[in-house]
Amino acid sequence: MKNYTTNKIRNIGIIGHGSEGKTTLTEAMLFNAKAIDRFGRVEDGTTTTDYDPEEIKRHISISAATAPLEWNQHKLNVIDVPGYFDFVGEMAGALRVVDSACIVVGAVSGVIVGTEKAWDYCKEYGIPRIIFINQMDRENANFKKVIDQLKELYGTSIAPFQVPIMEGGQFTGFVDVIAMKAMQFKGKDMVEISIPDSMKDEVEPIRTILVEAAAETSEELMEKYFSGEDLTEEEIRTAVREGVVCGDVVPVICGSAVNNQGVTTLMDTIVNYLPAPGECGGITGEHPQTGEPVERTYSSSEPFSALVFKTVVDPFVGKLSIFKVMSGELTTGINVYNPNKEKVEKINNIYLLRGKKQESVDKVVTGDIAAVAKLQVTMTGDTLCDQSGPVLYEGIRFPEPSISLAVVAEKEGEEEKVFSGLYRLTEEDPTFTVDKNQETGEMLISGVGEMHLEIISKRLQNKFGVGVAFKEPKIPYRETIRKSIKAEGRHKKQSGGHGQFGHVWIEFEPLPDTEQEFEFVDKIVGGVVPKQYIPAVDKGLRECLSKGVLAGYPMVGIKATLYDGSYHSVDSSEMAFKVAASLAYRKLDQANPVLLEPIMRAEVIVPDDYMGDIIGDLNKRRGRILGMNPLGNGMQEVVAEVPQAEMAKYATDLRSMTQARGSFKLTFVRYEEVPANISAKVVEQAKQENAE
Ligand SMILES: Nc1nc2c(ncn2[C@@H]2O[C@H](COP(=O)(O)OP(=O)(O)OP(=O)(O)O)[C@@H](O)[C@H]2O)c(=O)[nH]1
Ligand SMILES: [Mg+2]
Repeated sequence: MKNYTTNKIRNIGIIGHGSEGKTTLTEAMLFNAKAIDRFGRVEDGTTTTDYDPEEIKRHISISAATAPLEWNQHKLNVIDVPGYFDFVGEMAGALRVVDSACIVVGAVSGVIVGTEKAWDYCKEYGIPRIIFINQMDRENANFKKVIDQLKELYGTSIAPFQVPIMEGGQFTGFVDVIAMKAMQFKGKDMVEISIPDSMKDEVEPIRTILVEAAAETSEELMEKYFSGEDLTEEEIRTAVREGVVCGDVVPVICGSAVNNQGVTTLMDTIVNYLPAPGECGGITGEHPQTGEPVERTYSSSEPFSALVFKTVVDPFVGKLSIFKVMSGELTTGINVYNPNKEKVEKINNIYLLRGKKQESVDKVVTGDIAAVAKLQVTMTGDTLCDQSGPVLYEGIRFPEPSISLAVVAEKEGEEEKVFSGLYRLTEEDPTFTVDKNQETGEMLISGVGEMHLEIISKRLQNKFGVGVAFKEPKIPYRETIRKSIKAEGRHKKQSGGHGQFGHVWIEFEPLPDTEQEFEFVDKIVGGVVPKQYIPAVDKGLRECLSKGVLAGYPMVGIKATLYDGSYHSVDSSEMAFKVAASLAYRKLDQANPVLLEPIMRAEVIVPDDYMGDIIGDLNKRRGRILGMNPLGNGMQEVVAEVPQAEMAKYATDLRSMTQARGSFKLTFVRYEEVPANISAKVVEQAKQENAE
């Protein structure tokens, strides 16, 4: 592909609810641009951007994929973004670099959660957008219903550019409201026809809205409009384009991606109405050393800088870092600086990625998107820049993981391979983390949802040939005592050979605060336990603490006072007194030991309508509601304290309770005693596990 100047580039993200047709639309655009010869189908697993085995198997997109194409002397860097909520991280990455977005809405399903999330993300990132109402070929397709829903939610910014022509319920064409001409589909082409009389009443009011929106953009046009003069098509286009570029006007067009109808019009609209890189202003970073702000204006004469927004590991080429050039140009064979890692990276091969296909290029201009192979330290979210003009850009705000599962290697002895494989997968997916829980020794993986983690396990199998099984992570319970006892520990072994003798009396008491783990007090008088053995008693007890007497969980909040004992001048040793201490420790089962569970502060954000359900559900989880805070925009925050044990699958439950409109955050607050009935079950289960 030839190099285009920055003003001829359009970086656009195809976003929206799952299964609305984003991948099919991308495929249609690639086909129309002759970037591919065959129009692939999601059902057959033959599309360009759904190339991962798991995507092909499940007929959904899992990771964002770039699809560069040429159209009308412009270069469109299309990024096909997954709609399924578990992969929202992919949207965060893509929207960090695109200059515009196309939100795909189903003509049957209308505006649903994924549409709203896509719109909100665009608002948050200040990204101009266009809406493509897809699936117009389906029965019950209802363009008007969708427009009304959009207007209700987003008001006057919604500007239909077309009105579909429906004949006998069939989608046969559309009226272009700006050009005031009707187009009819003829196979893969379109022919102009006159606007059906029956549609005049429908088209007029929509055109008026557009003309008024155009008139409002300037005094001059306003005057012309109110003097009763018609605005020219060019005046309307220019004015409306201004509104689109600053995000005040959101064009709506329609079509059928699967039938490749209306897609060329979408491509024209992207070229004519959506901004080139830098058209909505420059980008600000900071000087990596001084922290001073550094402005860049997407100019090729500025020092090179780029932001890496995605990393993929290709089986043949290896690691590919996908980036957007924010200033200057990048060519092969040079060194660049990574201010995040404070390292220099060598730029070897640069590629354009169209799905899994790579096309070598030797230069990438300002505003363009490409991939570089085999960078050593660079990760997603990092900046690359010219060492002589350093700049550091803000990274990518990925969603926090909201669900964790424990993983065990299917085959014994493969733990290391599993851990390193999972770790490699975090390179490609910043919303996925893997770590070892120091206390429970479990390998924990965390992600955005259950499907996310399931797919990670499949990828581990596909890429590294090792299998894992999932378990719910162990709850880090604690144990403490509620009663003071005096306990004796007597260790005596004097049957031939070197004898062992240690004898202690220890008073165990509950400490007022379980935050404090353990306190040892030496109250020995008269040397009944020689000084040199007392630290051994303390050490012996501390070693025992990690395994509680009730269920084997760590013990906290215990004061141990060594107040008596005896020794043998020959057979006593540090080891003997450590053992004696552990024998006394075992008597703690008489000190009314109880189980403590971690209590979490839950901040749950949901639309007003779901408040009651959420509160009811938290109460069922032994939660205590602390408060409710209105957040505006019809959103409420419910704050509660809930036992961690009740929140294992909350991410999944909250998603189904709120149709994925809710989000939550959990933070540890304190330990509290577990109710007796629940404690009995936990103790029983621990006994079974210890028996295994
Ligand atoms: N009838 C009809 N079906 C369509 C159209 N566009 C896509 N589909 C079908 O809808 C299903 C989902 O299409 P995809 O392109 O995978 O949708 P997507 O938005 O990429 O889905 P995710 O990647 O999972 O978010 C597939 O079976 C497509 O064949 C359309 O215009 N009309
Ligand atoms: Mg898709």
